[in-house]
Amino acid sequence: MSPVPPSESAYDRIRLRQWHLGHARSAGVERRVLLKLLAAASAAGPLTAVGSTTARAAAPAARAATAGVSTAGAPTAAAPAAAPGIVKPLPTEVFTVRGTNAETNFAALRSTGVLTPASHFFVRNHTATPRIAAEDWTLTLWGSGLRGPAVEFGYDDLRALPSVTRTAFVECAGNGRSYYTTQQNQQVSGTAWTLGAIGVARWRGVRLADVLRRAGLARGAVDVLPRGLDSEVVSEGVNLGRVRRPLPLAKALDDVLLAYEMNGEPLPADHGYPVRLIVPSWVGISNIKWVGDIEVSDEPLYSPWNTTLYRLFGPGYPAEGSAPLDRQTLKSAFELAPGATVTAGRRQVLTGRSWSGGAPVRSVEISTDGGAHWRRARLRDTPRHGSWVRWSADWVPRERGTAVLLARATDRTGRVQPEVAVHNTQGYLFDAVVRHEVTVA
Ligand SMILES: Nc1nc2c(c(=O)[nH]1)N[C@H]1C(S)=C(S)[C@@H](COP(=O)(O)O)O[C@H]1N2
Ligand SMILES: [Mo]
Repeated sequence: MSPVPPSESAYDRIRLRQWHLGHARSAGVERRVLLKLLAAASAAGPLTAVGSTTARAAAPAARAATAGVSTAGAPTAAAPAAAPGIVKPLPTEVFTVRGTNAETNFAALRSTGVLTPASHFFVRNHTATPRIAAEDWTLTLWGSGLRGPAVEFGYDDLRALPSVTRTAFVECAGNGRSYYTTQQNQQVSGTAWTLGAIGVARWRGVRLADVLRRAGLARGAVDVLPRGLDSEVVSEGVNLGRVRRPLPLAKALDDVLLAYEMNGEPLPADHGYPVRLIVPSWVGISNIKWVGDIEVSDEPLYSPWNTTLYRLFGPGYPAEGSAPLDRQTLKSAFELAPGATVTAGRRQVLTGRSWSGGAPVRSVEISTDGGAHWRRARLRDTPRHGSWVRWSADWVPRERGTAVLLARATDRTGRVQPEVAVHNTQGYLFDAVVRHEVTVA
């Protein structure tokens, strides 16, 4: 890894300036459309029925619509325990279906190790999982950032290159979004995740840097734009094209993988088979699934996913939004169902996990009385970059009634989860301590 980790904020100023000067291309979306989207995103509408477990089954289509994703094929009445377009089984103990997506129930992680089995790994699909055969698949690298013409790699070509294995989380930038509403009474748009839009896996694949160099990276290359083979995304009547998000070359050359294995098995269909990007510590959208081509450009690139989406908009931010999001933030979750019932006078072992894309977690404190008293949890893993630590703490609940559990992590830079997350209209990067209510009976 480079001594100074690559980030979007410094680079984005250059990218934007070049765009206004006409030196950057908007990668398939007209500038006029981007500007319109930009205006729309700044005024993003409210999200209805956020986070409520009872409302969850009633309004998936409405939520998908406000989430700005295509609702084609989404159920209009009560949702079955399946998401349209997800291939793997979604048992209700393990997943909560949200539109085209499936959130992992944190309680179901209690029986899993550091690595999240594919059977428990959340799915975030803008449209639907495409079925792609490895034999038919190719990856094309092309663009002004290559010295020569387009270069193609087949599945076997990639598998024949030197491989690396890396443990990394994939976490949606909107993970925890529903708490802006339920805890802070603020309106946000997007899928109403609680804290289960994250999983950690051991990914094996080829370094993107190796593939870029083999393809003939030019000196002037600045951005790479991986694009998925899933369907085009239609949002509020605008066709945004296929899912794609520019990645600064510095990150692409740093620690990014073109992954073909997850936890020692070929990638499951829902998680990007045959090949996906793994962009450690960065927002989930960076990890393009079912990647089919990568544009390599000597001028900065834009797509809806780094302009109107995945920037912070709101009173605290400039009109064009913050720099594109890069690292995920600090969070903690109990491996316990919301509203679970525990027995008074009996010892409980509370367990949970904390993680951050910024720096490894240093310590975790928990409170069982809504924040009046705090104590240290026992860390059960060595904290590492780009993964989570499991922790536990004993608790003997005494008083019957509602108890509010809190978990608060501190990372190695001294950053502590705040009481309140700074609002943004699309509800990204929620980092505040989450109130987890349980009933003591
Ligand atoms: N091609 C493609 N890649 C994609 C997406 C998608 O819809 N299509 N969703 C992105 C988002 S928003 C997230 S959070 C992660 C989710 O990865 P997972 O479904 O494997 O958990 O994939 C990203 N990559
Ligand atoms: Mo995401």
